[in-house]
Amino acid sequence: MPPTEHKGLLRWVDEVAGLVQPARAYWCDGSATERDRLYEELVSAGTFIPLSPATRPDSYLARSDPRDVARLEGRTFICCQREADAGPTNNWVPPDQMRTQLSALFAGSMRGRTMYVIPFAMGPAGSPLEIWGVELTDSPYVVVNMRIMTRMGTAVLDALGQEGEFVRCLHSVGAPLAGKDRSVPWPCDPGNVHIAHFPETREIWSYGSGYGGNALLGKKCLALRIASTMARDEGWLAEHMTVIKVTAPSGEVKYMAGAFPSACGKTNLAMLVPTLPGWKVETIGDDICWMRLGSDGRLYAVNPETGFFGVAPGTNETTNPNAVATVSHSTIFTNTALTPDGDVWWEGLTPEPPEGLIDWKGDGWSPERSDKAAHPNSRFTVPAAQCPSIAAEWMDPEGVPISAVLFGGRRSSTVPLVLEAFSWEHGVFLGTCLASETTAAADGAVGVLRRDPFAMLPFCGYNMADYWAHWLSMATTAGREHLPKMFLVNWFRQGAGGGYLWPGFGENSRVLAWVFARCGQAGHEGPGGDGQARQTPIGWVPAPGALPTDGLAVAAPQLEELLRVDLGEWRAEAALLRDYYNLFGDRLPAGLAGELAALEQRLAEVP
Ligand code: GTP
Ligand code: SPV
Ligand code: MN
Repeated sequence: MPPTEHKGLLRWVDEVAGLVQPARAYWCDGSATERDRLYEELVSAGTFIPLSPATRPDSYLARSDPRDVARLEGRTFICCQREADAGPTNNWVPPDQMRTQLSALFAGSMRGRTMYVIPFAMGPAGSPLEIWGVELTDSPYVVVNMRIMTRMGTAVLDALGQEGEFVRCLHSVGAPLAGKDRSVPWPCDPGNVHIAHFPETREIWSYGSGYGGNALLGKKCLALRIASTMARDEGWLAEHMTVIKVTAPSGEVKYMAGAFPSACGKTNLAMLVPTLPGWKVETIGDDICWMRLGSDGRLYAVNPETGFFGVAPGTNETTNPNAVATVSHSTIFTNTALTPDGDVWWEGLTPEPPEGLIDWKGDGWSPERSDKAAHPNSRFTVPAAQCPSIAAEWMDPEGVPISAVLFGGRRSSTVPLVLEAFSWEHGVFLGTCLASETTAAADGAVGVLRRDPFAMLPFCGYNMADYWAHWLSMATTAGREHLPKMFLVNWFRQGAGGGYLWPGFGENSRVLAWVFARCGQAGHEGPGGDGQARQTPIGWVPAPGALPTDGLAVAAPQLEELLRVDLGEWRAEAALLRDYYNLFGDRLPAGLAGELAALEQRLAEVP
């Protein structure tokens, strides 16, 4: 007997079963017993390799099919009725056409497999922003990851009752067992991947991939693409942002949100250990942030997730000790390398790779090989509660009031270490300017500069220009007095010889301290207070000496270079931006056209 009397849910589960033809349906209760049983099954299916209980208790390594290793942006679709509502930055297919296409792929796609029914909730229980979903999947790997990343199980069915609204999330790896009695360890159908979103009916259909955001549908699909359309309709914000709690030596607390494109530093910022004495950073969330206006006119943020799906490479005791501690037990690793004594390894974990490594594909590896032992997009899935820096209020249903929003990409040039916007509108403009060199988090070339406004390029479920208008509208709704200040940051500026000018990681606390001080100012205009600033055509940058540099191993000329605003580079940037804005035609908000014109004017006025 299904453990619910929700007729709409029961009907949908029946309908899907009729289409995908699973051997059986199983309703997940979210219990520890269920988890243990699924882990055993994953081990016997060869999907999970148990790690050594001595060094990595209760932890497992999964190796994906080498053709299924990252999000597939080219196979991600927004299927709303009108193409213009998806906008020029999304792949659009009319909903009926996509349904027909997908129905053919899903027909019989779960034959011989179990269809798991996963009731889950995104957002703290009882939060005004809580959203329920149900994912139907034939992947037990997805089930156990969803159990970490969301609040999953019977309590959600109880909360749904008989009529509660939920987002329908359908997922199949697209590898029916027909005839075979044993699955391969990582089934998928890489030639036919579709990740389709139907914002008007709040549905997600994902076919062919078992990896990350393609398959854990609560994450980017629901909490960003679908949620962004709900946020537009309901007056809140669904963002690709990390959320941190910053405590100054005085004990004063401010919360900050940071939008950085995939693999550009959100998880690291979330877990930052300040090098500045007396400062403390704690974690609210590391990837997604939902914000609503409080009655006091401030933006309140919640983290809709309960776990981290973080990038492994580059994580070590020095760069991110909190992440290292978080994954010391009860963690699922995907596509890392394996050591001979049953532990995981990735590039950057230790300066030298251990002897006798097995690479992410399961083959012997040695340092002479030119390829990496761990896949560059290898990841850990781990409960947020295990993180030593998790803040006490991380699950507060009301959320935390945000004082600053940071936008940061990977820019080898042009963008200084930090700059502050002149106003809310100018801050939104800076958000639209965000651009970043691409990473391994998505398929395609790495290191190519592309516009990634608000770090939402792959995650905005509607017309990007309408999304910008939605951001602008916050100031009209709430008044700007209590809205967060906005900043552009860049940890990745390079010097003439290549190589990063800024040490990053814990040293980023120096930038946070300046931001903190800037948020203490009453208005947006003018230098003053402890965070002294210098006005430039692109925004406020730290005045000479205003960044706390005690104990910082960065020479003065290098610091000057980091903060330098190169007018030539910015004139080129403004021209690129004008081309980019042209993509959006008359959907471009007038306020942003005005900001761009004002920037061009300011750049023209300086000799
Ligand atoms: P997603 O989970 O894909 O959204 O990525 P993310 O934004 O959480 O990025 P993450 O913090 O995992 O960092 C990605 C990569 O950038 C890792 O290899 C980090 O070591 C590296 N990184 C993060 N912060 C810094 C920094 O301040 N400086 C430098 N040089 N590298 C950094
Ligand atoms: C990202 O690519 O931004 C991720 C990984 O956080 S995934 O969940 O696969 O989208
Ligand atoms: Mn991350």
